[in-house]
Amino acid sequence: MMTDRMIIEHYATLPAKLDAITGPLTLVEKILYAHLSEPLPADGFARGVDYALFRPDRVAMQDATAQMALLQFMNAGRRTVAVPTSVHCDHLIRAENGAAYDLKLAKTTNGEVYNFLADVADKYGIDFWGPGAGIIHQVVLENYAFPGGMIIGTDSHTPNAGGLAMVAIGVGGADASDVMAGLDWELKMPRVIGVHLTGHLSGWAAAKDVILKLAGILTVKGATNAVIEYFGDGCRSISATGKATICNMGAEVGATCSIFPYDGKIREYLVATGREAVAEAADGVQQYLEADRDARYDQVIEIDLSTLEPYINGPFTPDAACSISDFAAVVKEKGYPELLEVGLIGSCTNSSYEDLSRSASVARDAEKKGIRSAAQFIITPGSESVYETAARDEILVPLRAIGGTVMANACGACIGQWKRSGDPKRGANSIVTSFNRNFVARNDGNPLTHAFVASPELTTALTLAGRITFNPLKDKLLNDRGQWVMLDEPCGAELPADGYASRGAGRVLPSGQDRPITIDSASERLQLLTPFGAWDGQDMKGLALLIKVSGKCTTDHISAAGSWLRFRGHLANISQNMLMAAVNSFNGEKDKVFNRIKGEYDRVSASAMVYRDAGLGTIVVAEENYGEGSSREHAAMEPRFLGVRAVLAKSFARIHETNLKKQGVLALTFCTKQDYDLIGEHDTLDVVGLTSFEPLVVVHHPDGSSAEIKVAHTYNRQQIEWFEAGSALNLIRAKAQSQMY
Ligand code: MIC
Ligand code: SF4
Repeated sequence: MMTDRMIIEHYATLPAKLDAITGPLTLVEKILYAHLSEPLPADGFARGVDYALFRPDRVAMQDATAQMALLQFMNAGRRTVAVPTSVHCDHLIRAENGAAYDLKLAKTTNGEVYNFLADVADKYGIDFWGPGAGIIHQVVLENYAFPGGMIIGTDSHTPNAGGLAMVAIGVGGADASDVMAGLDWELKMPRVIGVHLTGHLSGWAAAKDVILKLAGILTVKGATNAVIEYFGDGCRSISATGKATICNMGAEVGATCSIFPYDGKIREYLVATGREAVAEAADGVQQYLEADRDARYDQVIEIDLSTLEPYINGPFTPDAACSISDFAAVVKEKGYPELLEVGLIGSCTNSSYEDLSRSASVARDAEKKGIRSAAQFIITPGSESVYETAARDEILVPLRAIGGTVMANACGACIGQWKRSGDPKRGANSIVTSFNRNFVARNDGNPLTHAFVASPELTTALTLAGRITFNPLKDKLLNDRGQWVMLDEPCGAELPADGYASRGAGRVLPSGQDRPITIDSASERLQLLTPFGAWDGQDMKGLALLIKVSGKCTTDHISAAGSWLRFRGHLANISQNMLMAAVNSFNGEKDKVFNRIKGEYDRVSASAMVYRDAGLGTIVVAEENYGEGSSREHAAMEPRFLGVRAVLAKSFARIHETNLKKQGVLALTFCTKQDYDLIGEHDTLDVVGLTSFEPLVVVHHPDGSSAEIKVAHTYNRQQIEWFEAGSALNLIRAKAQSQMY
């Protein structure tokens, strides 16, 4: 498996791979070029246009996506994984009563899934991080990430590792399963957005505020098919974990990944996490771990850290950015609930030692001044290593003293595994989190909860105040002695002065021993996959319109998380949540679509099943950035399983578009976006031109008239083969059988 020695050997190959390339390069180009599976073509690659094949160094998977990825991998016919891989049990743990209780409960309720993952990991040579070991991205940062490396992960926040100068990309499970099977991995050469950082952070401003501000500038789809590359003196003032926070949330603007150049802060972090040899070797190849001086960016955004204000983004979308000085007025103007009910810090975005220590400084100051938290306060450390270190250094003491509850080192409330106390049917209310996403109903399942995203230190301050309009830069709080007091600016340690208290807690190394993997056929959590059928070689005629979605449709709308997470390894069961939260454009309602066979309205999944069982294909029509958010391929497998043949959208989010292609669902976009309006509730659609793969959509209206809709696609030759085979996996299996690894 990938050891320090292999990383050092990789560094030794960089001059030979990169010196011959003429012209200045960005950092991301250097890393991508060093991982090409074939030599760089003489005229290079056109950004945003050409596809290229890569050999990533690693694969990481979290439990909610690993189940489907591994079920697919088991069908690929390999004895062990071809590249170092890890599985992390983090998503299935509830945040309810505190770490000890929640962890115990998780082990009982998810025992079957954990055992399956552990057995598969052991057999195929995969590192296994059990429940409680930590959140995938924090654990990867502490243990596996290295400057100049390339990792893919079955989670959209995999780019977190960009904080250590690594190209780290979120993918669907089918991509992971390909790479584990030894296949090259394909990606469209990204555009490169340069973010020039000057000055340095101070006071209440935190690394998080860089990305919160940027999210406002770029919006949720502004960086689609682009990498965000940070450069400039300002980078050197941000800790490695702060850099990771910034890269993590690049997912919220659609970026393929985000990356910082290798510098002294990254070096310090590598040393602190026991990887001094890697740091020393990286020092020797510094010029390959940063951009060339005159590297060409497709767009440059300037951010002066010295004048950066804290930001609060939300509700309902992470790009609704607002500086703290404007926020109170916006809250009043828009009528957001001012009372803050719960503040939550943690998640893969903001759960480092530094985050906890800065929040603890705010809590300590408050405690000293006689202020207790006015709202409920929840803390989730990112990993067992961070937790044990924070416990040893008494960082958790002040957080608990102001009323905080420490939950397990897991995703918990961030992914809707939050058993929120009080009335589940509560009305409009506000919460503030240090997480990255705040889509509707994401945290507690309640669509009326207004979730705002901020830095952990600001979240702590707002929680103390119990009001989202509180501005700690200028407002005072009333203490238990009846005095009005200001909170001091946060201060904290980037790294533990006495080193991390532990490393690798919760990791199980694989034995690689061959063994049968059994799945109980009565299981409601796990189900072996039956391959999807191949394309019949015919145009798709007479497709029924399953749903025409109006407005935002994230993967949370297509395949909800929360309580549905328990079915992530069971395709038939999870498919019942399909498009449950998407809004039907004809009646403005959720999960209520017209079924023409039954002649009545029905749930989306139930309706799809009726069409499928009657042998009638269906189509989904949608608006912009369809499938934004998560990497969960269930959002593509469910439609495929329920007979959806094509999705026609105004635009797609990158990972989801690939997921659809991999699962054999045709992903098409409108050439003219207004044509969306041509499609009526009772229309039938044909997709023709498929034999030459030049699709055209014909809409037939109930009055007998019809209209042609020009559509575009981004399939390349290989992806067309996936479509023809019925799925990418079908193709891999055929290849594996012919080559017998
Ligand atoms: C998320 O933050 O939405 C998740 C849950 O981590 C997802 C993965 C999943 O759906 O399992 C992601 O971001 O990819
Ligand atoms: Fe887990 Fe939330 Fe991070 Fe997704 S965003 S990996 S759910 S902590």
